[in-house]
Amino acid sequence: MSAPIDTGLIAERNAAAAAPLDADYDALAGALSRRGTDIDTALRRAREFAIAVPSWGVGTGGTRFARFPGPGEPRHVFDKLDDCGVIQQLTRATPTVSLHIPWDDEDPAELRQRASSLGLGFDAMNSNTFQDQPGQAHSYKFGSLSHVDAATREQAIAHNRHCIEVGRGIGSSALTVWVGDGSNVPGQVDMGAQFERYLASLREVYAALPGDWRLFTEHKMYEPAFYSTVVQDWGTNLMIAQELGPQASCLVDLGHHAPNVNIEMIVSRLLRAGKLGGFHFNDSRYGDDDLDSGSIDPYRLFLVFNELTGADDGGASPACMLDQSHNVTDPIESLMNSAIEVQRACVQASLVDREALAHHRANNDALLAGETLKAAFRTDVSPILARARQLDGGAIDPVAVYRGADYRGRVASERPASTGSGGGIV
Ligand code: PSV
Ligand code: MN
Repeated sequence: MSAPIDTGLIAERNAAAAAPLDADYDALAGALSRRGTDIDTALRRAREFAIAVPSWGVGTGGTRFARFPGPGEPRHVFDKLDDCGVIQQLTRATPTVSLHIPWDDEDPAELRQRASSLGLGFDAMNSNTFQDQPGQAHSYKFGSLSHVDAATREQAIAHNRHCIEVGRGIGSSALTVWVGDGSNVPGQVDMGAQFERYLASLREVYAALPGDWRLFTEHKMYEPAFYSTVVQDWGTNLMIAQELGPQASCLVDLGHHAPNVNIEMIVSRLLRAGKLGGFHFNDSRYGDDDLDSGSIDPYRLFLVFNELTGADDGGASPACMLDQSHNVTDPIESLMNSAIEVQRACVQASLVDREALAHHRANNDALLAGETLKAAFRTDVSPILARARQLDGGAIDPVAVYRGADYRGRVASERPASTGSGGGIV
């Protein structure tokens, strides 16, 4: 396995940070033990945690107004894999990458070989029928899987089948479908008929799934269609998953809801239905996958994990992936920090005193029930997360090591500067 960051540098930085970490870890172990909690269990939880990195996340994002490229942007999927290798090497929390087709369409054998040389595997495949590609026979301007034209729908179905084929070749076992289909003018579409066409197309994609694969459908409130969207919310998403069958479930992208929507409650309902497939984690002020996970509302992340921790997921645990747009930060730094923020929420949720919570709930003691959650959320589990990285060969301080290694400077000298500054959301 070729390590993108010098392992000697990681060891050197970790050695310098070891004594303060020991002191912080021991102090936290003492505090948790006084609360009847064993730090080793929380450490195990941190070490087991894994979240996938989206291949497109390592590029600089943008808005529909502009994109300001950063230095050393990945030129192709192999560069993206290298960048994902850095994130995994330093955080040890991101062992898989989620590819987007056709952006990452390359020979499966080569993809597999490059990934395994970096110690990476592959997570869910993502299809793309929300853009037109050069030479494409039918345009998606007016929709894809739900298009009024059968040939356009067939093209979108065939694309999804192709994604499954590529995925099989690289060891993936899930397909995530997000479409931009909808309408921009009231009256433009028959919303019922459009949804039926979408379902009929997706049934054909579902029929092409290998038996051990899962199909995730992702809802999003609006954009690119501004008036109506075919898969706009979790209710529609649940309907889709229930109509398709047992291999289908819902993907919740945290950014795809109206402000103030109670996402943890959606999680609870989907768990109840056995249809929670996975997450795209990010934070958001408005209604898209825009900001770094935990940068606005870390309590919401915690509450999502609190639902997961308190529930029996009935088997297949939800797939976790990051999906965010890095417009002004170094994407590798944002993704490392975000993976750690989601891991933090997962570990904090495991610290909730479930017995006390059940007691307060049974007695309708709303205040102490809330305080029970807050006690776990307020616990600074940073030493546990750092210890997990240290034990697994990662960096105690990933961003400091990344900057010390000057990885960005190195790849910037090999990768020509990206000139595209037009609009573009990734
Ligand atoms: C759509 O906004 C989305 O969240 C979907 O997951 C896409 O595949 C991804 O972002 C990339 O644009
Ligand atoms: Mn998403």
